[in-house]
Amino acid sequence: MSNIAGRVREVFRGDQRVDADALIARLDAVRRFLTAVDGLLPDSDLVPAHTLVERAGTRLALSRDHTVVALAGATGSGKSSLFNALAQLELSPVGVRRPTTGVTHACVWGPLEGANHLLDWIGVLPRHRFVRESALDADDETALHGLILLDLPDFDSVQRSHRLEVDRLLGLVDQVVWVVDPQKYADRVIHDSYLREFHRHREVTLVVLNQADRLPPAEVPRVLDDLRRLLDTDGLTGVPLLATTAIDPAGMVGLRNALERTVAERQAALRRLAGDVDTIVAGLDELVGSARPPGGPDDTAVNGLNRALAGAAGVPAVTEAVERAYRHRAGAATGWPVVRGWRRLRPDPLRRLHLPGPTGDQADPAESLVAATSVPDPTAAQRSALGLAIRAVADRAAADLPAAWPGAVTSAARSRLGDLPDALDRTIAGTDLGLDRRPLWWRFVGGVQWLVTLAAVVGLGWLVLGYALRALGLPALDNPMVGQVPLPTVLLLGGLLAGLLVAALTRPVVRWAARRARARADQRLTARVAQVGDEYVLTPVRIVLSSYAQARDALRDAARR
Ligand SMILES: Nc1nc2c(ncn2[C@@H]2O[C@H](COP(=O)(O)OP(=O)(O)O)[C@@H](O)[C@H]2O)c(=O)[nH]1
Ligand SMILES: [Mg+2]
Repeated sequence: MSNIAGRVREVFRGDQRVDADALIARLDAVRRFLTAVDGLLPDSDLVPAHTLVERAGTRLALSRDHTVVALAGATGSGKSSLFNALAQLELSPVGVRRPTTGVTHACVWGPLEGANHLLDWIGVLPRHRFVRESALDADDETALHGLILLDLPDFDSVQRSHRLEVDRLLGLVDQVVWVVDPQKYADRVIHDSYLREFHRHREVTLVVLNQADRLPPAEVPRVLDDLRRLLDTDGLTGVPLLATTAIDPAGMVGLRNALERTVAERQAALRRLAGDVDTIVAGLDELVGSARPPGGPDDTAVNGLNRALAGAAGVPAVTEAVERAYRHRAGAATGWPVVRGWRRLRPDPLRRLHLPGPTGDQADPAESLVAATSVPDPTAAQRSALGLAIRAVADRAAADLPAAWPGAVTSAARSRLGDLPDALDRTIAGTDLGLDRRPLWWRFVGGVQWLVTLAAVVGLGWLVLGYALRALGLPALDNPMVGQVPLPTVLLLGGLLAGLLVAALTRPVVRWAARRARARADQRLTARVAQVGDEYVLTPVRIVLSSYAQARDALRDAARR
């Protein structure tokens, strides 16, 4: 039911022409709206719009040359009498057969053919259809060619099926003539249940006060004024209001003229549907509100999401392993050759996580397909932090949206939650951690270490040979001297000392470089994890936001008359 303000805003547009193309464009806009919100908003809210789109499409496709006018009203108001008087045929059972008039009768002015499809769709049985086309009076009736007049069942019928039939038909016809009589024109039922509900269809509404002959002539204007006042309260300001007398041809002239104008304009069907679109748009308005479409997930929430994703993906564990792996590998490459072999026996920290090991050490391809790293599974705390971060992204993205939308945004944000662990794991497994190439300086230091070790070995060999010769009583080697110390001793001790010294000097450099490698890996992993978040959380959210924007634009187009 509309409010007063809403009613005041709507101006009566009784004479305004409805352009068929403009109407079709508005219906298309409603269709676009429905496509945009499909699956996002509750279907129950969209039923009337779906019904309208379907019904309007069919009505426009069937016949734009016919105008379907229904006589509606309470029992005994004189619908059937008016129907018969207009058709000038004894077609529809009058009064005496009440209350069996639960069937809709139709009278077609002009050839029946074009009208038949329309009547099939409206649901008037062929045996209740009549044609007002005879050789005798064809000329008199040409002004009504194209009219399909319906005599509806009484809307206050005690039979529920009759009332349902009336409601159904009122949804399909192009124009409604509400028939009231002097006794019951102020009945609450007709005003509360029907006329007020019809206020958006003022342009295709006509009210007749029938049985005017039963009133003293002087009383007629007073009753009409009273009825006009009631219609104003119903929101039907400005609708044509006539007095009729079904039993007197003179009392039918006004109504007949009004129907002739309606038929000549060929506008009723379009106006009716335009009124329907107005109703639908007004009903959908609160689903899209007037909020500006939000720009997208905001930075703070996205940063929070990325942190939570990194935590859940085990990035800290991996970066720590990177640092240790760097030290391990650097140690193996630059350490003192005497103990290097022993270092190599210890497992590489990254291999333990099933991440790429030292260079040349390919991960098993089958393994990488399943992409199972052995990065520890997220803890319960990390999981709930991720849940909260996703929720925060959705909440902030939907903050300005009308009440119907935040739910859809949250569902979208969580829609791929189940796929996240695998995606994160695959991403971690696929990220180049920056440890593939051995730095040049490792080789240099490694070379120096080999050199000094070689020197020590040569020195040792030399000394051993000297001792051996001496023990066998053979002539001793002539050891060159470096100062006071024989050269082999210098080579041995110098080599050993130099090796230890190089190792000691290298250690802080390795530590520093390992921290840098960790920072670099952290950067890369965080960026890749953020991509996963973008794909699995932010993109679905953006899709909903863009659907909202589309729905809002479409509804705005549909509202444009
Ligand atoms: N005096 C008078 N009686 C009417 C008029 N219209 C209908 N009636 C009578 O009112 C009764 C009910 O009419 P009917 O057409 O069956 O009403 P319906 O139930 O709305 O279809 C019948 O007895 C009609 O003869 C009218 O304009 N003037
Ligand atoms: Mg009747």
